[in-house]
Amino acid sequence: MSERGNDFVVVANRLPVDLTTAADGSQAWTPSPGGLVTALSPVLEAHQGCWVGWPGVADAAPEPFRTEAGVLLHPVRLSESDFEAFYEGFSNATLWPLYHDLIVTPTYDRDWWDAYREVNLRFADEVAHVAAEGATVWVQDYQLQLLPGILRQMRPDLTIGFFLHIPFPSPDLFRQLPWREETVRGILGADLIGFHLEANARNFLELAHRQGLEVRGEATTRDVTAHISLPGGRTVGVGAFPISIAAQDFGQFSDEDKRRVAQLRKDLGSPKRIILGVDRLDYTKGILQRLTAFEELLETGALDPEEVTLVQLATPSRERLDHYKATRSQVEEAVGRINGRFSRMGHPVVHYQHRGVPKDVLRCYYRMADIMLVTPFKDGMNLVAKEFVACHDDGSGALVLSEFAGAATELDEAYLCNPFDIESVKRALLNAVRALSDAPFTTTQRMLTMHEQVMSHDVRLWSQSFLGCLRITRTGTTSHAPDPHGKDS
Ligand code: ADQ
Repeated sequence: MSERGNDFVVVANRLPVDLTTAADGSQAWTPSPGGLVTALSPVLEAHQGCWVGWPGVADAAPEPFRTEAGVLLHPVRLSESDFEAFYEGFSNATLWPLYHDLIVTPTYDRDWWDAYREVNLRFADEVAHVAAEGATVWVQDYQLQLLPGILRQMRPDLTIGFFLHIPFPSPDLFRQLPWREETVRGILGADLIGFHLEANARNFLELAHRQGLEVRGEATTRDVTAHISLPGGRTVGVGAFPISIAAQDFGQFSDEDKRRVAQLRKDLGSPKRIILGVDRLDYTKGILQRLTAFEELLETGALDPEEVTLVQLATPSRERLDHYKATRSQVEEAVGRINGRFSRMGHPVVHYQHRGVPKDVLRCYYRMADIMLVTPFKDGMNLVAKEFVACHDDGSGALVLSEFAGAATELDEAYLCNPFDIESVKRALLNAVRALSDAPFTTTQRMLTMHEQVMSHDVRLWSQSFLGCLRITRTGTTSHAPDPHGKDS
């Protein structure tokens, strides 16, 4: 089949591949499956699907190639200067802090904006090249907000969906953006715009209203009951589609897995309670705040260093940006200080690892942990919270969760806290520790309720509901939107 004939195209900043180096020094591109891949695979495979994205290495790109399942991976090449201005600059030092409610101050740089526009245009050219007549294109995330608008002009035959994986801020914050009109126009090129939460969708609808557009209906979840009418007669649907995880892949523990979990616990010195944090090392995730809360509880004697251990796994992220460098130094200084104050030789009270962990090992950490600490200042959803819950089908464990994580909307049986208030984090952590010993029936019920929620609302439901709504949004026009269950041919 030709490279042009793809009926369903996913576009994301990253292509799901990694450049791997073998022992003999030879390099190869290998597929790297993640949650999004799992969710979209059935649809991609059933529809001669294509994934367009940057392979993750500047100035390098493989030739387009098919995965074993027949999905075409189509790379977009980015130069080192594109990477700096489009990715590190506009995407991660302008949009990321602005959309996370200004936890740090965004930088507004005109050259970065030019690069953002130029790279979005390049992505659009590639999509226009691979998409069949009347194809469905699903654009992912904040790096590609101009893409729907550009694509609509190039290829009016396409059905276009857009999903934002991070929060959408209130109009009062968004209006700081010097290129706000162009950005909104870009997003409005889509037929359907999806957010994690109804609150995010409401922010966008309010913004459209303030820009003088006609807004009808209210945002709901997994449905399109809100619409924006554009001059010229086109209508855009807006809704909330809370993302989730491939829950089945996390929750199944073989005897071998259980032995691994027991060994991990032993390796940590078999403490009575293990507290776990798992994050990209990002200032939005509130890692320092949780360490501070833990330190203060040790200081006052509310927690006993002989009984509790905190494990913090932090994947390196955006390491060349100043705010990320500063966050890493602060976290590592706190780990050193806490261990210096409260550890015995050979028994650190905080175990810290600054690298990624393979998924099969990560599952064992989740299962081993008694308490999961998820304390972001702002998070679109937070998959870590759902992954932890998926690993506790036996009702064991407790989740401490920030009210500012999107996941708190669904996981309201967690011990909720306000990460801006250290006392609130301390209270939630202590309540969770005490409840595990004093009220095991209650903690089990709470975990089982959340487990049921995650298992019955997995990432397949997310993609199916979005694509189902996209299909409805364009029904009666030119839509060939694929069956969200991946069943039609
Ligand atoms: P992220 O900000 O990256 O995602 P999150 O949703 O928590 O945040 O996803 C992180 C992923 O990385 C998880 O699948 C987790 O398992 C993995 N991970 C983290 N640390 C790891 C480690 N040390 N080793 C191995 N794996 C690790 C963005 C938004 C979120 C939104 C997602 C999906 O910021 O709010 O939930 O996209 O839409």
